[in-house]
Amino acid sequence: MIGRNNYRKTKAGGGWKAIRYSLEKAIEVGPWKLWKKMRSANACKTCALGMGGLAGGMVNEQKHFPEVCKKSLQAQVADMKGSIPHDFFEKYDVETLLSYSPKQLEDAGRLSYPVILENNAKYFKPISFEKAIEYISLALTNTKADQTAFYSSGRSSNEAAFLLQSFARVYGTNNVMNCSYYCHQASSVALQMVLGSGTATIDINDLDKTDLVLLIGANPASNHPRLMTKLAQIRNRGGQVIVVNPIFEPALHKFHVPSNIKSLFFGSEIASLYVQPLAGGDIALLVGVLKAILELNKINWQFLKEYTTNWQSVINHASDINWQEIIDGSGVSQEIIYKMANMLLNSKAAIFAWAMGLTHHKNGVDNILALCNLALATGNVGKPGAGLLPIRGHSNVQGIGSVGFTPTLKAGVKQVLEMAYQKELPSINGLDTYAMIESADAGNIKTLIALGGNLWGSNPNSNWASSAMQKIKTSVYLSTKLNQGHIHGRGENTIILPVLARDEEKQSTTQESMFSYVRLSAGGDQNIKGQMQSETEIIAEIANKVLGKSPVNWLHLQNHDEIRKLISQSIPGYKNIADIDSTHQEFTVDGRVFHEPVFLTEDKHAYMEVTPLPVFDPNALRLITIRSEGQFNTVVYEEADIYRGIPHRYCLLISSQDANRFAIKDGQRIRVRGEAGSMDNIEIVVGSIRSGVVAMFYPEANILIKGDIDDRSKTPAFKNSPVWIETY
Ligand SMILES: Nc1nc2c(c(=O)[nH]1)N[C@H]1C(S)=C(S)[C@@H](COP(=O)(O)OP(=O)(O)OC[C@H]3O[C@@H](n4cnc5c(=O)[nH]c(N)nc54)[C@H](O)[C@@H]3O)O[C@H]1N2
Ligand SMILES: Nc1nc2c(c(=O)[nH]1)N[C@H]1C(S)=C(S)[C@@H](COP(=O)(O)OP(=O)(O)OC[C@H]3O[C@@H](n4cnc5c(=O)[nH]c(N)nc54)[C@H](O)[C@@H]3O)O[C@H]1N2
Ligand SMILES: [Mo]
Repeated sequence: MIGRNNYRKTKAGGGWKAIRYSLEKAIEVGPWKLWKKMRSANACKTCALGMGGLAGGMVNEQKHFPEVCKKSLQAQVADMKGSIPHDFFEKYDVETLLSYSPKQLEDAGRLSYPVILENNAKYFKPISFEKAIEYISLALTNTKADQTAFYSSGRSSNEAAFLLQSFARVYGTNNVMNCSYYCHQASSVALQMVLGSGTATIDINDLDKTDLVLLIGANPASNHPRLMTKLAQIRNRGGQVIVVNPIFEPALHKFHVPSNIKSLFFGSEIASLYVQPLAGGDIALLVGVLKAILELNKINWQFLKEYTTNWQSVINHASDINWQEIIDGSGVSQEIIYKMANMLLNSKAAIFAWAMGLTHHKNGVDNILALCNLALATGNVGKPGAGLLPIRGHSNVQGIGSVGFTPTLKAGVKQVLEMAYQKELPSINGLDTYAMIESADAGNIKTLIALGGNLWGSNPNSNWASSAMQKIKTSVYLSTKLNQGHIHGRGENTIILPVLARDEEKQSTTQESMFSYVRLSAGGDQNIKGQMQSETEIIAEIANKVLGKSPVNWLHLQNHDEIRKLISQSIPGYKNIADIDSTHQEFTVDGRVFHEPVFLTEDKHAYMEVTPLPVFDPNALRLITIRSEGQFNTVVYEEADIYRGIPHRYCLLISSQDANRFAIKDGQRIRVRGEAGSMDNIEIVVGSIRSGVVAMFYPEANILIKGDIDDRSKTPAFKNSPVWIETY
């Protein structure tokens, strides 16, 4: 056991620690076995930065080798360690499993046999696949289509997601939602408004051409570690990185890139300028930078006039607003704002990159619009080396959305699918993710089919999410590992079906990266023994049982080539997927990357919109819920966060100014009260976070948060939620 004091010092990221961790992991499952799997031709399972595929594992989109990070090893090893013991569910009843932590459930092993919990029984029991499919089909047959919901996380394949959304629609519902509503939906909505296209405007090569990255509301050191190599390279060639983050993330200051000897020993500088705004202060800050550029008379007027619309109102807003409002709203001084403006003006080609620090807000869409306004006013969209980069989460979250696992289908897709399936598809609006939980709470969802993920754990207001989800009559989870969602988010009847991970699939599958690059995963041998089935096999069997062979022959669609033909015909930009298994041509989705300032809006201009400054409760602390260095979303691998010096998951990171203000000390235990609930016995960690803002780990802190919903993206405010501290 490592003593608490060992964590008191925050660390630069990466380096020997990452290497040692990797070696330890290799020993857990056998180094050769792990190496073979890591090098197999499959897309990496972690973030959407994307690596692996046809060129083999540990290769990025530029065919560079070796590309590896601690996280990819973590995810791979987790899928290779043994299965859940055969008597696990006999030994532990639901009551006991409810008390298990995310890590305990993750460590229980791989799901390798189907289980069922019937009529709120005390125990899950094994069930055969055949019986389980029959049970699910019966539940679907007996449920009205609009009382059924289909959820997908971002780990599954394009093929599985396309097949499941197709089944849902032919069955009769648009209640098809994915984890992106809790993730980057604000980015997709804003980018769609601005550009007529909801994804990154750049490809990976642009990162080699840029001379400035504005990294705002993202912690790639832990969540997209291979982006750190790119950031270090930008600094090495004389470029700049501006970090905007209320937490001083030590690993964004200095990072030891493990694959570079010099960097490994001495570390690489990452941030040239580190700005710590208030949580939720980004709009004020970004409007402030625009105002400074206006005052410096350096707006790129020619770009605005030629390539954008509504720029005048955005400029007027920046011009009219007074500096005090900007300084108070952002918590950043005018001097620093001017510094940011000058750095941006000195750059020839800048990239604006962001993640959950901007999207997880009541005004998430406005956050992104404000960033887009700044990028456009400096002429940094639509040219090589410059543009907008939402740093996406799951390895295939972008693909899941592209292939239509969304409540609304893109223009034209519905018509093509209606032709292909010879069936009129539903036209009433489907539910988004949060609306679906609300609907479950109102007793209106009878059957839920979840393709991976942890829907319960990803929700704000955990106690409410439990009671809402427990009102569902039949919940079905297709999963690789056990998680709290299976237990707390159980229905009256719950079935958990074990599935193959992508490196174990019997047929090839495809995934899309955050640069819109579609790669082919070859599949491979099972990592562990067990009854796991392919996701598409299960979906097709359920569809066949519920809807029969006509008008759609679902069993025929178990063949991934057949699914890919349909994707190719119906999904914009995906034409090349049809023969990918034989052509071996991975590709970038057409129409996504903008190297010219000609956009996909009706008038081909980028649209700009005024972003009002939000107002917050001045008396509350602003809680941001974040990921630690040792977790992947609701999956916890390590209890401590070594980069931030946080010893375990039940801590509150607070600034020394606020600790003094509340007369609390490092190590003291307190109660944290939020709008939805409170947590006792939380340990204070005094650290480098700006005053007024506190941080805790997700998913545990979801108990506290009500999660106000952004009107446009339907995303809950997981960051900047009001909390109060109570001492005992
Ligand atoms: N290892 C690992 N990798 C992952 C994941 C994981 O859990 N583990 N999750 C994947 C997924 S699904 C996603 S979406 C991404 C998430 O990747 P990130 O978005 O990087 O993750 P978070 O920890 O949610 O928060 C990001 C950062 O935003 C900052 N922040 C919080 N509030 C604000 C604010 O108001 N303004 C600004 N400017 N900054 C703010 C936080 O201090 C934190 O550093 O990572 C993906 N990759
Ligand atoms: N408070 C707070 N809440 C948040 C966030 C936050 O920052 N703060 N972040 C939000 C974000 S960005 C996201 S993306 C969501 C995450 O929401 P989800 O994507 O729903 O959750 P995960 O924790 O990634 O899901 C993990 C589970 O996926 C399953 N799984 C893994 N691989 C596979 C596979 O190949 N196939 C199948 N079928 N199953 C698989 C395993 O059972 C594993 O336990 O949470 C959101 N919730
Ligand atoms: Mo995410």
